[in-house]
Amino acid sequence: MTTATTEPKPMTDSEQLILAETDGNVGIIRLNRPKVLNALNPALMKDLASQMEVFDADENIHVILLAGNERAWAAGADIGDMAEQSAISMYERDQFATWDRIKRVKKPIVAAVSGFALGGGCELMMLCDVIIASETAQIGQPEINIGVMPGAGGTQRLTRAIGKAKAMDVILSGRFLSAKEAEQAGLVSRVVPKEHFFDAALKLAHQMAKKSPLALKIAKDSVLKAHETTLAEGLEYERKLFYLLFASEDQKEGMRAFVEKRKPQFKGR
Ligand code: CO8
Repeated sequence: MTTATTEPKPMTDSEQLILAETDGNVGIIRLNRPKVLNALNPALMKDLASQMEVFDADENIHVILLAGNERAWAAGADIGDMAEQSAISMYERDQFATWDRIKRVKKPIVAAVSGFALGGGCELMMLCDVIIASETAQIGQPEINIGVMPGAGGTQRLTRAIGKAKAMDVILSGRFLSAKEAEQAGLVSRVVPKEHFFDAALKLAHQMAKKSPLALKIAKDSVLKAHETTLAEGLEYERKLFYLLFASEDQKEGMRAFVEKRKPQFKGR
């Protein structure tokens, strides 16, 4: 059963750039510019960040699911929108601010990826936490074909995800990885048949949503730290967060439920 929540803002051409709904404890957002393969323009990114923040603040939502459509997750930043920009206008409009807002979302984000995930689309995918890819997914950073380079984290997150040799191969040639190659390289979590990519991602989101909402957020925080610290600092950070969870009711409930052989009732506190 799905119910519409916050109405996404209409854009000038009356298209809804994203569609948002809830399904139990899962907040679902769909990118909605199918005619341009969900190209990411600043208005869409703004609506996306705002809706992510709405779900992040909603205590009934435990997990966020972000999806494109069957043909495209997102084929990149909107090239038409960028073509005539100057360095100064790009600087002034600071469109990465919306990306930073998405990076700050605490709840886990599951990506349901089918078709093209290119350029900024690949970078948006890498901002998500668990990536379920259809076998049809084509993933790449083809900015080199249009005279630029990745700018929303591609050179950094892709390299951390798949290593320097493969990242160089992808970024400097502009070639696309198949879903299978992306899975083998550690870029996506799972590959599923194309008919099931959305349902498989939703099923996983619901499985996750049954866990302690607090533990989900803190575990996400700890895993992401692995990209930012030395091993020793990361282990120290993890240990502190692990201790912190012992201040939660969910830790008591989860462990007592195990001992008492019953299902836990988590409250997110
Ligand atoms: N931007 C704008 N429009 C797009 C984009 C895009 N990234 N991708 C596709 N479209 C449009 C096409 O122009 C076309 O529109 P129309 O029907 O009006 O001609 C429509 O979507 C369908 O596309 P195609 O007809 O080209 O479909 P094909 O199946 O033949 O090809 C491809 C699909 C291979 C995906 C092809 O469209 C393509 O190469 N697209 C561009 C991919 C690309 O270069 N992406 C990187 C863009 S740059 C970027 O992402 C920088 C990110 C860093 C900054 C982030 C925020 C600032």
